[in-house]
Amino acid sequence: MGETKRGALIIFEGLDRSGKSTQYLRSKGRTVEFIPFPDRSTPIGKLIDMYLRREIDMSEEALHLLFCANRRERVDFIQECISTGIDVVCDRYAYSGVAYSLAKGLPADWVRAGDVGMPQPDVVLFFEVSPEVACQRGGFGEERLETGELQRKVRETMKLLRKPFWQMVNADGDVQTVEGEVRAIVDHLDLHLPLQLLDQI
Ligand code: NYM
Ligand code: MG
Repeated sequence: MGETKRGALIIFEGLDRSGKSTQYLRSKGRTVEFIPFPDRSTPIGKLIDMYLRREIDMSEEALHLLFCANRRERVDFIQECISTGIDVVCDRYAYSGVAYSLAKGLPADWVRAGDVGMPQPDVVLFFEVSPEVACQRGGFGEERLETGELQRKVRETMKLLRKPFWQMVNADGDVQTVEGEVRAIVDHLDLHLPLQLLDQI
């Protein structure tokens, strides 16, 4: 009784978002922290950023580990937020990490082990959009990994990772429809159980 409810860990996967859902949570009086992954502001994130902008090279394995390490850099912050009643919204998470590396052909067990023990999301909102539409978005193709072929593979691989706490959001609809779907989902999250840790991806 009278306890502060913990914050929610909400993940967006699947395509670039405008941050409207963060605005929505704030409008309900909740405090929200938004973390994009890769988080290019951290020491490891800076290396990832240099790789994506073609300034440095590295092996696919090294890159995979850096993406994992980049998420680990933010775990203390995520846990602190959640335990003090602050919601955390992440743009991409372990599922992007696994899907991209599997799509490149890295060994499945090795790839999936990298994020074991990370905080388990309360919900993953998977925004479904066709690769054709994604390719037409502004800026697409400027960075590494942004080829239509890899996108198609990632999309297929991502579907195999689906868990009970995933919710599909049809992102082909107009902005209001998509926003409505997101609201309905985040309004019904059950935050009574403590935050769990991922035992598999
Ligand atoms: N990406 C992102 C990965 O390959 N593995 C990961 O773990 C994460 C989090 O980085 N093409 C890829 C997906 C994108 C690229 O992400 C940069 P963004 O959201 O465009 O900054
Ligand atoms: Mg991008």
